[in-house]
Amino acid sequence: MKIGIVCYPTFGGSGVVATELGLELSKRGHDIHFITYNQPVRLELLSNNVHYHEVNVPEYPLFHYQPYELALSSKLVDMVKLHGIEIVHVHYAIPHAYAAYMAKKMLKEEGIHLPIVTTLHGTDITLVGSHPFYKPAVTFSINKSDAVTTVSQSLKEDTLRLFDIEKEINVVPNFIDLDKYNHGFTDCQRGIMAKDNEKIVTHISNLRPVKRVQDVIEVFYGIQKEVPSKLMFIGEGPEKEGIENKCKALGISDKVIFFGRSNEIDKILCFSDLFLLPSQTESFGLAALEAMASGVAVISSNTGGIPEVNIDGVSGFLSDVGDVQDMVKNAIHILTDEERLKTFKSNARREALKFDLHAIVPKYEAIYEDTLSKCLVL
Ligand code: GMT
Repeated sequence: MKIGIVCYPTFGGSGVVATELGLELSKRGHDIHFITYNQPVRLELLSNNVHYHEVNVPEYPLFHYQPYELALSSKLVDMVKLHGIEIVHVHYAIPHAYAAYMAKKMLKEEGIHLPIVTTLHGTDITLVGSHPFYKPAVTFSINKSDAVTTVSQSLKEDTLRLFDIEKEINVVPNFIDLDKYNHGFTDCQRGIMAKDNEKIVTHISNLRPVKRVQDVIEVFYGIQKEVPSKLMFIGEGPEKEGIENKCKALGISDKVIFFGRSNEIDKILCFSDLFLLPSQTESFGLAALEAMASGVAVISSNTGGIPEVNIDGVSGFLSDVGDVQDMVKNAIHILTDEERLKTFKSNARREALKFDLHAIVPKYEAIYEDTLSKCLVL
């Protein structure tokens, strides 16, 4: 199939999943066209069946807001015609599903039918999309998609609760390329980060308020009082300055290492013992899955889709959002017994196997085939 993929090209989970999906589909013989405003961060290699088409939005002083969705829908029309793209898969409803629908209508005028598959990732539904300013357009574009998927059962339920949805929603969980996490590194250099007697605790996110990074610091503060440890903090975002100040105020700056954005999180996860994800809301928690695939136990909140990934008492522990004391207690429980830690780590890896890309990507292929066959009947 010739498949167009529209996504945010950034470090966010939706862009990562869309990129990994495109790459795997290309390995399975499909012709993949990424259409977005920058080359996706995890798209390192282009090949004869992986293409990237940049959406340019010319700056024009009259416009207070540059019309990205207009440029995207025009680019989609051009690329579909030029490359014979048969189906478009948009990741994140805003504004991708909306722009794709406009492209579909324009192409219809020329006798070309373009089916659209929309994958909802979470914040497009739970945080942004349900705002009254966006809700009618988001509802419309979901209902006008030919197929709709969510990355967890929990997100499906949120979507049905928050929007008036007429379409069937398929749950296709996020996935992981486990081969990337079979650490063959010879440079998994734990020793440069922590002393032998110290445990390594890690957090990865875009440091937005929804991630509750203040809780990450408070949980680590509680852990390091009982267990010699270091905290690896990966990511950039609006909360960074606040947490740097908090570390200083708590006197733990020397125990917290800030990495900024990284494309090599697998190398950091390979020497981590525990991953913290105390988010306010999380449709799936791809970062927790990446940690688990590296054999890292997870201490998380029990919100949204996280319980579908991190299994309480097996791969880690779940606590109510904001219950820092419970998270500290659970973390200490895991870290203070070497055998127990080993069991949680291997359980985490085993649970991650359920999300192997070889099992999940065919589900998307089946959805494309089904959608295309329904369109032929029309
Ligand atoms: O969580 C973020 O800050 C980024 C956001 C995104 O749109 O990339 O992540 C969402 O999609 C990921 C991939 O499906 C999920 O793993 C995250 O749980 C979800 N984030 C939230 O629901 C807050």
